[in-house]
Parts: sequence; structure tokens; C-alpha cells
Amino acid sequence: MTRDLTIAEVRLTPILVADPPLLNTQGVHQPYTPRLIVELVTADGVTGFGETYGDTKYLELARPLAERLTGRSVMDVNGLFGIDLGVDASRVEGQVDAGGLRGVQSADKLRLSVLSAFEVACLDAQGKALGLPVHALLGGKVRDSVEYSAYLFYKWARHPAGVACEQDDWGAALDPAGVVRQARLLKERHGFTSFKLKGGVFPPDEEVAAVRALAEAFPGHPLRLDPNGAWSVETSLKVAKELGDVLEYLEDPALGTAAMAEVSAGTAVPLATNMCVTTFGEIKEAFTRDAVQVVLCDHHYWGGLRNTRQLAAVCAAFGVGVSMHSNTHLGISLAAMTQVAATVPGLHHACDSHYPWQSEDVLTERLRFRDGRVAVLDAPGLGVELDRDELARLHRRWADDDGALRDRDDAAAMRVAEPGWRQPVMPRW
Ligand code: GKR
Ligand code: MG
Repeated sequence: MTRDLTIAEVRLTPILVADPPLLNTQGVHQPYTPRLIVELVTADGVTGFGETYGDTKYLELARPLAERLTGRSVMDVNGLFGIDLGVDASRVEGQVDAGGLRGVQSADKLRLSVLSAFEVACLDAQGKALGLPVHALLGGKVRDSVEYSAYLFYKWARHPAGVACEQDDWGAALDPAGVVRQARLLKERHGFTSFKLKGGVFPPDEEVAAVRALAEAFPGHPLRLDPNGAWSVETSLKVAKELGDVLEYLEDPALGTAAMAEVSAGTAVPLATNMCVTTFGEIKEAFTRDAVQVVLCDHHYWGGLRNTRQLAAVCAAFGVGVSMHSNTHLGISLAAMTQVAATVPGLHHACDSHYPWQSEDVLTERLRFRDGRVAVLDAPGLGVELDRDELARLHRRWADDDGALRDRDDAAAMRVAEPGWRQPVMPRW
């Protein structure tokens, strides 16, 4: 039977999702973070789902794009990427992303962060129409489950007094004992066997002590530390020396390719990044200078699942490892990450995911980590279904917000607790 894969309707639903008070070098997570849910409905009534960042700048591009998609085919993914979104580069280039820590902001990255949600929705719809999982559309899975790493954060027990928020049961983690306690909980609940600590929050010595405590509590388990570029080259090399025997890799110790190349030249500890290689244009310099040994792809800003595979191929050609970066996301994106990760042969490191921190989701059934792994679903498309009541509830939260939370700003969230807080000048240490 021939299916009509013409896009008949596009639905965009901005939502606000509960987020615990997780600390990073910019500040602290807001109590609610914006996400955008994309639905493409074909003439035959098949619906494809996608998800991406939901801040105003993404919405402003997604809305006019949505209006232009009716009448196109969900099969025409190359055509989708040819659409000019008219990004105003002067408003974007070189800006610091207030809630991102994803490297230099660029017009292209912004464009791709929007298009990727539509690409995933196209692939989901294609798979549903053809009765095939997304991984089959990408060439087929090479594994049945994808390994994820426990994403540890320094964390307050709760958001500042007086701030409307959801309660969480993770407790505080502000010292080595708290970090180990959190790691045990994540292992107990999800079975993770590798651990990444988000650093750049406390002076490096304290973070070194936390990683040492993790190494003692979990001997032989892969460990990573990611200060999001908060350290100088000198500090990075000092930490690499102190933790060299226990680190799987050090992630973005210093900011930018030049500094990363200097660190890389001075240590045998592999360096990973989701900050200095975030676009195809940044690859040449970083790889030829041997600035990084692992690239952490984020399908949102790399431009989708097909680009993720292209990135993996380039990394393989240069002998550079590849794995997945994560920023706050829900189950649609976790399903998409898992589908593409399942198709990449050279995925040698557990992927990152914030998902355990998200108590809310828009899926009828939450995805589960078992032994730290997510099963690769073989159902058509992404294999997930939308919980429309929950989607509507989270959208009402967005609609009711006066605008204060619609753009993630970790420094502004920090100022609620510490009014004098400024976005730190890098390197901090
Ligand atoms: O959510 O606080 C956070 C992270 O710091 C995030 O913003 C980063 O993009 O997780 C990310 C990373 O690995 O750098
Ligand atoms: Mg990182």
C-alpha cells in the first residue's frame, strides 16, 4: 500500500519541565526549564515526534518553519535542511549561552538546534509509516542496548526558599561524601557503572577530592570530570596529573581549541569535549592540533541523527573517539539518542544523560535504565508515545509563566540565592 507521507499538520508545544537545583560553573539550574515538543502529522494520520531546546530564540525560528512545512514530505529530510530559517547572525554570533555551556553560539548552531527536532520527527514518522524502527532507517543497530553514565552534580537540597518548584528526593551534594552518596543512589536506581562529575563549581582541589572519593568507593569504574572550561591550562595540567590514574577522560578542562591543545600536549589523560568541537567547522583545527581525543555529540545542535552519524564517521577517520553529550532533555530525545547511538560502531564510551534528574516526562511510559543501559527499541519510529494530558499540563505551566523561566539562565537563577553573582570570567581557576 502506498502511504501519503505529506505533512498535513505541524504542532509545536513549548513546555516547562521541573529541574532540580544542579550547580555548574555558570550558576544553578532554574526550577523549571524550557523544552519544545514538535509533532509532524502526515496526510495519513501518522505522527512523528521531536524535541529540542525551548528557549524563545528557538521558538522564534521553529514557528515560521512549522508554517512552511505543510505540503512537504516527511521523506524529504535533505530538503528540510535546505530551508533558510533567516537566522539573524548579528544577534547570535559569539554570544555566551546563559544556560548552555555548549561552546560558542553561532547562527548555524542555532539553526541546526531547531532543524534537528524536525529531522527526528520526520524519521519517527517515516519509521511509523514503514513499520521500521529509526535505527533501521539509519542503517541498522549494531547493539541491542546503549550504555549511559551516571551524571553527578553538585547540588543543593532544594531551590532557594520562596521559589516555586517541585521537591526532589536526591538531597544535597556539596562535598566528596555528598557526591559519593549521590553516585550510590544513581547506581542503585539505574545500575550505572561509570560516573561523570559536573565540575567548575568549587575550587579544583575540592573537585579532585570528590573524584578521589569516587575512585575509592567504586574502584575500577570509569570516571570523568567536566568543569566546562573553568580552568586555566596550568590548573588543567595539575588536575590531570593528580587524577591521571583514575580518569577515563577529562572533559573541557579549559576553554577553546588553543587551550585544549596545550593541555592535550602536556598530559596523557584523554580530553573530551562538547564545547570546542560543536560544529563541523571546528573539527579541522581541533583534530589537526590533537586538541581532543573524544567528541561528545549532541544531536540537537549537531543537526540531527544523520549528522551524528557523519560526525562519528569523521571521528573514526581521525582516530578520535565519539560519545554523546547531554543537556536537560526528556524521553523523546533520549529515545532519539539511543536509536542513533545504537548504529554507531565506534561508540566506546558510555553516553551522558540528564534524564534521571527529570521527574517529569511527556511519554506514556518513561524510558528505563537497566544496568546503566537503555534498551534499543525495535518498535516503529522512535518507539515512544506521547502522554497528551502531561504535555498539556507542562504547556499550561509554560503559558502561565510570566516569561521569567522561558529562557534558561543559570546565572540569573543563582542570583536568587546570591544577589551579587555574576557570570564568572574564565578561566575561574
Ligand atoms: O546542565 O548544568 C548542566 C550542564 O553543565 C550542561 O549545561 C552542559 O551543557 O552537560 C553539559 C556538559 O557536559 O557540558
Ligand atoms: Mg561537557
